[in-house]
Amino acid sequence: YKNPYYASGRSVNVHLFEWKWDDIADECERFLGPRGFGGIQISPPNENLILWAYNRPWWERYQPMSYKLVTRSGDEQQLANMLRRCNNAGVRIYVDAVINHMTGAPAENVGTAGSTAVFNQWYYPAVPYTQADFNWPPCGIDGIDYANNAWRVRNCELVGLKDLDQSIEHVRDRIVNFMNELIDLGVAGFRIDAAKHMWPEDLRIIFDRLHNLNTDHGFPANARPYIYHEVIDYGGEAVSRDEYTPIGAVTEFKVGTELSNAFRGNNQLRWLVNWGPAWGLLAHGDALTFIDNHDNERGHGGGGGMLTYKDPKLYKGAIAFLLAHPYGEPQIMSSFDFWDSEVGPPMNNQGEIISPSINSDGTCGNGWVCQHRWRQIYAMVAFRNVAANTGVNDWWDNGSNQIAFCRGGNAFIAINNDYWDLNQNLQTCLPAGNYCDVISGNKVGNSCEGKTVYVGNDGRANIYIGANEYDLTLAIHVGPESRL
Ligand code: LAG
Ligand code: CA
Repeated sequence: YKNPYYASGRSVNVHLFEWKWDDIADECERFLGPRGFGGIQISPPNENLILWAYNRPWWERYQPMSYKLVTRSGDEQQLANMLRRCNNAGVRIYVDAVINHMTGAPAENVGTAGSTAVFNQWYYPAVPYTQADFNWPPCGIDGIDYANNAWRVRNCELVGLKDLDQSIEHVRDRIVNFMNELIDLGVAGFRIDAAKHMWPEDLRIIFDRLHNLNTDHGFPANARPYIYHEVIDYGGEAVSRDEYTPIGAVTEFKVGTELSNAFRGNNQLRWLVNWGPAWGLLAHGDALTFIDNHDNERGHGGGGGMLTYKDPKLYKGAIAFLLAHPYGEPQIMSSFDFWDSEVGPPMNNQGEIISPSINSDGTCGNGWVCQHRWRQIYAMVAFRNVAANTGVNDWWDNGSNQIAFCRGGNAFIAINNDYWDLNQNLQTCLPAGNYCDVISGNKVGNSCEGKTVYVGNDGRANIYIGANEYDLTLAIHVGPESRL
């Protein structure tokens, strides 16, 4: 369950949070495919409770009403069409699977496919689930349980959401059926929402019943879905991330905290010389890595202190390091702009999501941030693809917050997070020639919009990053986006 089955030469998973399926299909063809992105995490595709009482918050999608494939993002046909178009463009789709629970018992009672529930009977006829399918009697998870009671973390209700009992055959059957339907439609895998709140042994039984990936969508024979478990583990809890690595990859939240901390200046970048498991992180093949996710970018899920699009300079620097370094399977966030932690995506009066517009410079409008369209970020996706499976070599640092390293002989990056200029003659490991720095501008024709770097016959070049420049980073590589 640990192979994302990216098409060859691709990498990086982008979370297109709350995007509509038709817009995702367009984005695969016009941007993500051509730019070498590996995959997309989509918002939950199954029916959720409509919450007008909260003006349609983003989190209504974490309140399942049924497994019907109808949401504000689109219906089953639009989903199927998007899967076809994205796979054709070489971009894989991973589904955010909410299988721990069903919607709680708020005032409203209609789902995005029109289904209803009888909350006081734990009855969800559109699945169907009855009271016998839930952990019983119901209990609530208390803050203190996280430290010392794995049983309650898994068998009690997370923020009042009705807790399914995955040891029951009927529940397993409904979940397997839901996931297999998606696999048959062409998805490449799943984010397992709230994995900490389910027993690994139950999850294993569910995953072992999943179909192989659909060969009609370009997957090899006998390919198992990629599964990454959402487990927030900063240490000291009754449930550990290590319980999930035997059944998939795991979200490594420490990556976001450590890199945010370092780029905020609370830890020197030179210590990143041994970035990876030596920092207490998961083994390389087990780690889904990221700076921020949809919860902690807005202070949900116990998160805070993560760099987000609201701190663009440091955020871009941290993402550049994340993507330049070979450790882990990286994911980037693509947000809508928010001023309030509960507000949902841009929508009209009917509650329909408004599509992102595309500005002439390639950035998004209509309230969408689209970090994946920021040059400093998409350029690093290309960098990572060119770096391929090379390691880190020729590490340099100034004993403080200026660092540089090569990826084999394919790519070179330098970062300056000190308050003074970086101005050094450094080994780039690249063939002699001229290169465009892909951070300060694009290559246009035979010249660079941003900095040009002149690599000599000895592989060395003068590297300059002024302390007050727009970005912290300089990156060059042998790919066509950089080499002149
Ligand atoms: C997750 N991972 O384990 C998601 O990443 C996270 O976004 C989900 O919480 C959570 N687990 C459940 O899938 C989000 C919001 C919560 C919200 C919940 C359900 O962060 O704030 O809870 O989705 O919509 C909301 C209210 C609660 C209320 C609950 C039940 O905020 O006050 O008790 O709904 O009605
Ligand atoms: Ca549970």
